Amino acid sequence: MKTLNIGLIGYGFMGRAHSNAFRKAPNFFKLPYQPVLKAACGRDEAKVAAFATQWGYESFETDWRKLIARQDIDLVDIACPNDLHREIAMAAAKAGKMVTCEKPLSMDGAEGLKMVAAIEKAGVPNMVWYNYRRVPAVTLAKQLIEEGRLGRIFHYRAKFLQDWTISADLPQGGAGLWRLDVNVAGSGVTGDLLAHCIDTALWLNGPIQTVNAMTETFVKQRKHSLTGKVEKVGIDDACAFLARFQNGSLATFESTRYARGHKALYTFEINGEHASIAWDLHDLHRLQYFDHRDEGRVRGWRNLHITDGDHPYMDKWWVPGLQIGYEHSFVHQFADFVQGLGEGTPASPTFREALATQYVCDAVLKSGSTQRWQKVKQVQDKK
Ligand code: SOE
Repeated sequence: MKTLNIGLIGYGFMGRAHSNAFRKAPNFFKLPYQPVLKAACGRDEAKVAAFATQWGYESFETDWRKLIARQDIDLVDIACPNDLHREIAMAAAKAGKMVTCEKPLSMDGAEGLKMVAAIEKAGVPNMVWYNYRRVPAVTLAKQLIEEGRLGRIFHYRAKFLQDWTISADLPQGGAGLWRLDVNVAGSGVTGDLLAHCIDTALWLNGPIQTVNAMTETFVKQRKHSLTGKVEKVGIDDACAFLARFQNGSLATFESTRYARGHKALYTFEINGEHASIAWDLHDLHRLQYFDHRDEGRVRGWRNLHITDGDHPYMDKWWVPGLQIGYEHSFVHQFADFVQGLGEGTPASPTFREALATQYVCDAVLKSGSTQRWQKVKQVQDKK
């Protein structure tokens, strides 16, 4: 079997999630290529060496340019902070490597557009890790919508709530806390959390045309871990926005890192003419479904346990009734990518598809600062 030699850049939370996917996918899916964990790359030599050993990478590098220059790397996987995505992705594409990139694609839409141009000029396979699309319950929601079961869509409602930055003593910047540093993250909850909600929404419900947002930074100054100085906080701590979809439906989106008691509560609900669906990341193996066409006496919300062989991806795992979790969404996404290489079909979202999410984030942030409705720039189809 042909091999797919992977070079991973970044060994934090996402480096682990991706590595786990690279290792598990060939065990559970029949893939046309055998993934090989060739090299892990990170700036701290001791840490990247320990990571490479723990996860079974054959080697390590401390300079991403060296990793990209290596002849034995086919796929460059970007799992490092957002401010490095553009430079690495463009250099990797130029070197003819396939590129997979952790979300969000870029710091903003302008950067994302350059990345799309570079990747498409090089003609290399590419994908952005919006993993929640591959939670079987969410994929099933997509199938139900495509089958027309919901009918005309009226409402889309999404939230992503966390509570880990409430303490004003938490510094910004550096390992683990770069998400609080606007120069590294690009934005706060909009790019980090709402980007997930937006990606899922665009996939399930089509393009968003206009948005009206409010954003807030509750803690205005924080010590910076790298400079040691107290510095202005530039990220949005919370963001809520209204949106109008091209299909005529209305939406509300909300995200915060200040919802005490919520660790990663991503939920969405879609209300259609005939039926509604609802999903909750804390109960990710279930899909709530209400169908008005059911016989009245037994009509009600159905609590579907997504563990059966005819549910998306589930025939690859255990026996019916036994559920899977968060990590599997990454395994599925990687398996889809490798299957796509074999079939010559891109795995979604490609860089171009993920650019649409950046444009919505741009419009949301602009609306937050201008206090006005903003039109969302649309991504053109590939020529
Ligand atoms: C932030 O805490 C975070 O880790 C995001 O960066 C991830 O994308 C999200 O899936 C979980 O929360």
